[in-house]
Amino acid sequence: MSRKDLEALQLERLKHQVQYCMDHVPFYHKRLTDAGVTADKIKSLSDIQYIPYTTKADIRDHYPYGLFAAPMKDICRIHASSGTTGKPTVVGYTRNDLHYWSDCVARLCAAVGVNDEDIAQISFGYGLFTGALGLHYGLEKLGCAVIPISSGNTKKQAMILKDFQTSVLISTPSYAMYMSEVAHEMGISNDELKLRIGLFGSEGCTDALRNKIEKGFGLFSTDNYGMSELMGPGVSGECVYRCGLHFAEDHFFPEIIDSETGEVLPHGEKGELVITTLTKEGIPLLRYRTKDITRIHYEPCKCGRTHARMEKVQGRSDDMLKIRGVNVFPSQIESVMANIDGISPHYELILTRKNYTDYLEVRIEITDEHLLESFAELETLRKTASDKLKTVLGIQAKVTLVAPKTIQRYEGKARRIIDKRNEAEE
Ligand code: DLL
Repeated sequence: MSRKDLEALQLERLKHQVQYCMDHVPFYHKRLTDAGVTADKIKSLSDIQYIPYTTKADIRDHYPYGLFAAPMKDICRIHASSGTTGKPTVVGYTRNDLHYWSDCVARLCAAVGVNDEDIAQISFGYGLFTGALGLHYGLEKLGCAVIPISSGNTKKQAMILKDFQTSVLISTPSYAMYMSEVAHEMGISNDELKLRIGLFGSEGCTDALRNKIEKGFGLFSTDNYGMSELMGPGVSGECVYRCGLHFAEDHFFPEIIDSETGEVLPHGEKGELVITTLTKEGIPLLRYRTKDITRIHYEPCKCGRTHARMEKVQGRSDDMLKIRGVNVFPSQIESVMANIDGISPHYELILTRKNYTDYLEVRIEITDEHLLESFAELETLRKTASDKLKTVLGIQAKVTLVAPKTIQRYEGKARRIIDKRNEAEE
């Protein structure tokens, strides 16, 4: 589609989405009314600037279904991701949403040459996480044979890669790297594999890691981006030229803003990605602040696609961490610890990477020095903290209890996160 036609379509869909939000979501009715915005007043795409931003806190404040625009009888799928507190961010899909979702995913798979002859192994975790089911339906739509193996049990993954003659691997880049090492340790050589394409996403990937994975498995890979609030995977993905991730711009309208001031930045500048959904029915979002930092390019791509391209995500404007594909906020850890007697509010998070797998160690100060004399009591406290963290975060963290006043204090902003993952990777 030419940019002109695409923008005309976006404008028509934007107006419709604004009206739909106004009519079906009391939160948006108030927000838009307070801001003096109506669908009729939107005459051009730049009029989007009059719509207030939506944040993760808005979704959390309406937990679980308060921002849903469709009645529950029309919702046919629910997913969720971690919120900044213990409560997840919940999203719902209508049948049309699922249809468009699989379309967007099928698109990014087709952009790298996946077709109906392929056998696709989905090594994302199936469940509330959008990654596995999102890719699953997109790949099925293309006619691939899908292997829904889920994540974990890496030796079995390697065996299936070989025995089932998997040609497309879907996972986080770090898990793909680990899998290739395990496969080689098991004596599986690339000649015995039929792998040709890797579709990696859900976390960042340096060029160095990408090269290693491609060499390790002898495949060609692309990066794809998304987030559960917006749909899941399918928001953007690379084509074979790998010069940015093409947005599904007929479904998502992207903007880049200054994350401090909220000001919209001119094309090509780096800042926080803000997305407005254009066709969502379950939970439409107007100007959603993703917190992801990137830049958007609008020039035509060598592949011929007219859809704008975002650069690889260069970081986040908040402190969300992606650990083994799972979103973790330090505030979730704080809220767990605040409810355990004997533990002080001082902590440190140490992130390391071994065998391309992320590990989280939570170092926590105890409040009573005397506890150090009782191994049994200390162990009970450690186990309590560890179990509660597992429940809230959804991943296992190593808990280390340390003596009172041993964790560094800061006069300014505390630096509680020690991320050593990239040191190990290069
Ligand atoms: O990670 C959706 C997804 C699944 C995308 C599978 C691609 C493949 P969430 O769990 O809600 O959704 O996490 C969203 O993950 O705001 C980014 O910070 C980060 N992220 C996602 N994809 C990429 C990527 C899914 N390709 C958050 N590169 C986002 C870097 C990514 N970061």
